[in-house]
This record gives sequence, C-alpha cells and structure tokens, in this order.
Amino acid sequence: MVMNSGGITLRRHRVPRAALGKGRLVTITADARTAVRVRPVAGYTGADISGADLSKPLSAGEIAQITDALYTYKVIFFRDQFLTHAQQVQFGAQFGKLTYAHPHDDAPPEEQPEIYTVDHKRFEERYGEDYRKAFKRYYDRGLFTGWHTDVTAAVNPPAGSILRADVVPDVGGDTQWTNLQAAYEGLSEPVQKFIESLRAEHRYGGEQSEAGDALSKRIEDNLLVAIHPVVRVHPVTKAKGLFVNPGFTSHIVDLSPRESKAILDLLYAELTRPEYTVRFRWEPGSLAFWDNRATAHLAPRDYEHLGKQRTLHRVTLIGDVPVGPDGRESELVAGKPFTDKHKVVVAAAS
Ligand SMILES: O=C(O)CCC(=O)C(=O)O
Ligand SMILES: [Fe+2]
Repeated sequence: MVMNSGGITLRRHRVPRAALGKGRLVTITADARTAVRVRPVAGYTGADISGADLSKPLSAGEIAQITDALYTYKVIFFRDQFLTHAQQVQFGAQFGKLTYAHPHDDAPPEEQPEIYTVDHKRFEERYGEDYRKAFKRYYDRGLFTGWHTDVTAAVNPPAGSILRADVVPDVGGDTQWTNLQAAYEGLSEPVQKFIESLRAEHRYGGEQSEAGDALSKRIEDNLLVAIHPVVRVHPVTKAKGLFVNPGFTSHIVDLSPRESKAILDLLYAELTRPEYTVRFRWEPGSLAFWDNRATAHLAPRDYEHLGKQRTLHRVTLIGDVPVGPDGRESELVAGKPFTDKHKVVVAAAS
C-alpha cells in the first residue's frame, strides 16, 4: 500500500501478525528516499524506529516519516542516540516550538531552558525532603496511580514529549505508555456518546493546603488549572481519544463528587488496560517521543528502593488548546498557557 504523508510517499509493507489485534493493519514503513524503518512493537501502541541519526538535522522525508509514525503508533522509540542537551533541543525543534522546561522547575540548564531533568536524586536535592515520602502523599490522595499525560493542568498541554535516557539502572525503571484513542474506541457506543458531552477540571496545585513542604509550596505558587473536554479530537488526525488522567484530572464538572469518581474510575480502568499499553526498557542513548494528545504514561517506581541512579532529560512541544467533539475549546481557570515564555514563581526563602 502507498500512503501519503505531508507530501511524502511512504511504502507500507504488510506484516501478517494475527496476534497483534483483529482488524488492525500492522505495517513496517519505509520511505525509498530515507534509511528510516518503523517497526511496531505492540498491538495498539509503540514502534521502534531505526536508520535515523538524531544528532544531525533531518531531511524533510525523515521528518515526515517520523511524524507519520508518531501519529500512527503514538509513541516511538529510538536507540543509541547519544545526544547532548543542545542536540536534543535541535531535534525537538524540528517538530514544533519547545516549551520552557517544566511549570515549576526554576533550574534548567542555563543554555537550554527547554530541558527538564527527570532524576529522583535531583528532586530530593531541590526540595529537601525524601522523594518517596513526597510522592506517597500524592498516591494517598486516592485516584493517582502514576498514570498521567504531561501538564494537562495547562490550557494548552504539550503536543508531544521527547525523553532521552542518560543514566539508567540495570534493573527496573521501565516506562509504560497507553493509547487513549484505542481506549476511547474500545468503549460501547452509548458510553462514548455520554462522555462526549462531559468536561473535566485538571489541576496542578490547589488541593494540598495541609502540606507545608517545599514541593507543595512551589506547586501552589505556580497554580495551573484548566477545564478540558473528556473526549478530545486530535487536531491532526481528527481521531477521538479519552482526555482524562489520574495525574491531573480533579473531577468531572457539573456532576456530584460521587458520580464524577465513578465515571473517572471507569475511564481510568479502561485507559490502563494492558492491551492498550507498551512498556519500554531504557538503555543509555534511548529516546522516546510521544504524542501527548493521544497517550498517557506511567513513570516507574520499581527502582527507587534499589538506590540506583536514573537520569533522563525531557523537552516538550508547545501544545494547542484541546477541542471536544462538539467543537468547544478548553478553558483556562488559573495560570497562563504553557509556552517558551513560562516564568516560574519562586518564593523568597523565609
Ligand atoms: O521517568 C519516566 O520514565 C517518565 C517521567 C515522566 O513522566 C516524563 O518525563 O514526562
Ligand atoms: Fe510525564
């Protein structure tokens, strides 16, 4: 089959693999003009990409092929890409404008304010308290399981995220992603229709009033709140996907707390069904690039007690404002759109 992707012609080779899902076309794509190869790794989510050197500017054909793979497989994986911060920023910038590092991280690398470093030791150093205790509080709140879509408390959550492994443990520390469009499609039609009419609040802060630690204070000082449709129409592919996540969604608006919890529990159970997920084993030089408009992911917690170092670096693409099936856009409740201009509020030391 030949398909057109942004003016580039891609040749699709059918790979008969019945186990990968009824009715789904499993393909390995190749563009005659590039060495890029795209190999799906699970039935609904994820593909390995080889044949591209991400440290150098990509050709228009490579960019089109990688973009096509991203929209088809939702998360794409690269190996042996030993990029510097500057090269990661340059790679990301070929797919859109990058955001500032993170809504409340005031210490990204001086030359690359787009880089957000994921490392629990760094977290401990910055917030002066045991990382696991801080996170236990979030887990203890109830709904949070670790699954999240990046920064959905912003009115324009990042369109995509690019995470690069620097130091990874020899045991544990894998990341998982799930396909929110497949989760939506798997629902019965009456439930699809029902949730298409709903909107939900997403927040980063505003709920931790009893906790006086440095991390909670930082989150409160940089409060972000938005109301998004529960079902989001992807701006490029027009596919519908669930757009709630246990990391940021506080409640469904206009419902009683009990109704909201019951519906969110149902949707979270659906979006974390193992068949929609993929699990990635990091090596130094691995890089994952996900469509943050069509996925949620789970940061691993199975290595922290082993005392191993795990350091990864992320950049995120500035996102658009989500739109629901009825055409209604998300609304900003607190904070500002998350862009390259983001300014972190840092309280003076008391
Ligand atoms: O630590 C990880 O594997 C994922 C961290 C995360 O959630 C992110 O980079 O967005
Ligand atoms: Fe994340």
